[in-house]
Amino acid sequence: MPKTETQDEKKTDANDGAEKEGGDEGIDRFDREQLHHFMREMLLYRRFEEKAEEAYAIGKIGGFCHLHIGQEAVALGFIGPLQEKDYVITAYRDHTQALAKGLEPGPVMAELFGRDGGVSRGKGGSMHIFGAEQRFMGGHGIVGAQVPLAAGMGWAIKYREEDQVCVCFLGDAAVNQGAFHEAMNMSAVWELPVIYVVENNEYGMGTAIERVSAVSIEERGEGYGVPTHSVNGQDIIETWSFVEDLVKEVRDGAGPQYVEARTYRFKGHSMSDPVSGTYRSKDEVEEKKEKEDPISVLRERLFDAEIMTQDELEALDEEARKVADEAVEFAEDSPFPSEEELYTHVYAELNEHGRLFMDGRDR
Ligand SMILES: Cc1ncc(C[n+]2csc(CCOP(=O)(O)OP(=O)(O)O)c2C)c(N)n1
Ligand SMILES: [Mg+2]
Repeated sequence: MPKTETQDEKKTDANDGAEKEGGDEGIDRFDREQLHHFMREMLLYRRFEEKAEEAYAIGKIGGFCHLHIGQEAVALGFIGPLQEKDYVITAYRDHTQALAKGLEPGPVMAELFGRDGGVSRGKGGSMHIFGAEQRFMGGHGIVGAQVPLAAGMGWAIKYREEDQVCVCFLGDAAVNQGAFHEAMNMSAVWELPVIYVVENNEYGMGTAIERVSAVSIEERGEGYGVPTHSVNGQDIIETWSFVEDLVKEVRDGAGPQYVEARTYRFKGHSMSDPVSGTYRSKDEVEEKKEKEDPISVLRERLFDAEIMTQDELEALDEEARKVADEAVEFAEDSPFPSEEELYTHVYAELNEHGRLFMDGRDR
């Protein structure tokens, strides 16, 4: 993007983005198979996390566990349009993004259970889902920590003259971290191929965003000259359409992008936190669930367009429940890591220059 553009010109809404490409923002852009795929995926994410919630309640999962329930269309809409070679990095609310990037449900569930068959050998837990092969670069527990890492990945892509794109998810509270601002500035200066996606679910742990930010989430990216956009993250059709176009632009050299995905979490911040209480009312949550559940939003659109029947929906749901049940079985069948595992994967191994890094020093 030329640097002379004004902020207003740079700011787009999902509708503008789709119109700009000449595409149809509506359902006609997709064929029946794709639309059924959207439903299949989001049902899987929902049923998977409901199983995790159940397992947590009976002590099968320990430590922190943050559910993405209510935000599924953001995971699918931003990851689905990517290619296998593209990178994804995120915060601790990371289960559904991992599934969207192609990690298997069984090993992801086993990680939550702390088992040897988990994607991080049971040593990372819920907040540290990782899949190097699938280019899913975690799962990060420190708020905002993944943002400079994403800039680093963007820099590596550019340095190697490759054409991958990196998608970096962060929460609305993470835009108040210093690391976010440094990374945005460097990304803009070096024109890095990174799409920063702020999942604006309206709250940090229990603090409404307007109580801690003088400007809107959307405005946060503008000060750095990074094009900013806002998308309805509860509507998979709108989100996917917008992201598909944006990814093409970034792959073609448009540089960093900043997208607010307007969304909402239906559960508590983590397992020990209440769904509602002093920081938001029960009525607010109920209204959002009724009007903005991404699965119901898609269902209504597909039913209205006669692209899916009730029977087909039920069959997809049954399939999703089966996959989630099998993921739990896989986790249960996997042993706990042995004591020796405490000493493996602690230090980095040989890097591509043939150097061994231990304890941060060359050896
Ligand atoms: C540097 C740092 N400060 C504080 C915390 C504690 N903490 C964990 S999650 C969280 C809120 C983050 O909210 P947001 O970025 O909006 O993400 P969401 O949980 O809504 O997905 C806080 C303050 C932390 N993990 N890291
Ligand atoms: Mg939040």
